[in-house]
Amino acid sequence: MIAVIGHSNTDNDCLGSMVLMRYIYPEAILIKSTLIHPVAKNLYSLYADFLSLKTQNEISDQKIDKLVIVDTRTKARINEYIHLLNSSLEVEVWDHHIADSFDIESAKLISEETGANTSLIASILIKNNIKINPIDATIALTGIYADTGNFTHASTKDLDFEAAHYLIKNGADIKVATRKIKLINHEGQISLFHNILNNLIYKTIKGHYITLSYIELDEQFPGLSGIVEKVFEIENPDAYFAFFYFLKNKKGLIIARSKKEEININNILYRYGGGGHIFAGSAKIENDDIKRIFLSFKKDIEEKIEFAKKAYDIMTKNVYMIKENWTVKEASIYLEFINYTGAPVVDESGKLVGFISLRDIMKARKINQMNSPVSAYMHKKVITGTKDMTIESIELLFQKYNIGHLPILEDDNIIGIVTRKDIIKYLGLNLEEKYIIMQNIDSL
Ligand SMILES: [Mn+2]
Repeated sequence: MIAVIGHSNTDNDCLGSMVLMRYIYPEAILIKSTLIHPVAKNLYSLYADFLSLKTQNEISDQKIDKLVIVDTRTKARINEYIHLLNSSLEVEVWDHHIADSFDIESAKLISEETGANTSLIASILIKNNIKINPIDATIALTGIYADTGNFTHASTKDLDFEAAHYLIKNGADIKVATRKIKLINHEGQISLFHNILNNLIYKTIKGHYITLSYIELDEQFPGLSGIVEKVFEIENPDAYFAFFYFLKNKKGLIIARSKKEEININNILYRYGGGGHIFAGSAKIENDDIKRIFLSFKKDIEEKIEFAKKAYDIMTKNVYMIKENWTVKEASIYLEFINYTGAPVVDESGKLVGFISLRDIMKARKINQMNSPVSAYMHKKVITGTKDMTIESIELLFQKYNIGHLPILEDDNIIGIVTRKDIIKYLGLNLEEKYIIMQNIDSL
């Protein structure tokens, strides 16, 4: 017999993985964890008959020849099944998590760093042209929604989108899928959510915008990470560390989210015995130390966080400048030559006196004033920046003043310029590739 299990505390991605696994091993029996994650309960209770998961007891008289494990590769998360593992058992692991020191030994591993594990399994079905039924497709889609945060988590990969596309083509119902993954629906969750928002603390650490919260609860609460996720989404900081202390058993929990590689959650929580990914993780604090950890947290984690990038790190240092006594026509030819949409204007001594862009030149062209001096058409009030400005504050200036260039000054000298291109490059997007695509469109 082939048995399929997921990690304990079955979540939507587990259920999605399990239903798709039936198309790879049609004869397999799906086994149920003793715990269903609160967020997945809603989905599970609706489709319980259809899923027909078996408890370990119900199959105790059958011999398992092959065990297929989905959505985890670590022994720590399959404790309730650990007695099933023995040397004669064939074990296959399908997982999207990164390697772990408690990896299940001698298992065949099928792994890819997708946002959802469901997508990894779907990719095999896609390759083999398998058609699946709409209910399975809907369950699988909730798994992808849940693990990718509706395709917004930084861990989301192209395979997740491909898998979603495949599931929709197979009849997945988006309405049902999104209704079933509402993170916050329980009344207590809503009041906790507001309680957290009212108690947020804002810190700047090495140029990053970080929020923290410390909440005491009687006991562990269902769907805590879903609530943390919602707060993270609404407040939109670079990282968020939520501290919880459970009074009844005197235990603590840190749940953390990050948007930046400079703030690596896995590295930060490691010192507290926790872990996860770059962008998400948690740590259980086994005694009542949590308040003390919270109070010195900022100081303690500082060394683990890399400095946020500043204007100086991303600016173009070789600045093309236009002289104020040039004609508009000369400026126009020069901009075309350097392939920029604007440039700072300087006087004889090299001092910044204005800024001229293609937009300004257009105005002169319209009324045949291309031989006028640049100084007649340039903007005299130039928005400038300093080398220590954060990227976020530069983006805000771009938006506020509708500009795309920010000369960076030091003691009145231009030491660089940050353009939209520099920011796009910083974000890791490849300008060159886009250019090739545009050329293709032109040639159509
Ligand atoms: Mn997962």
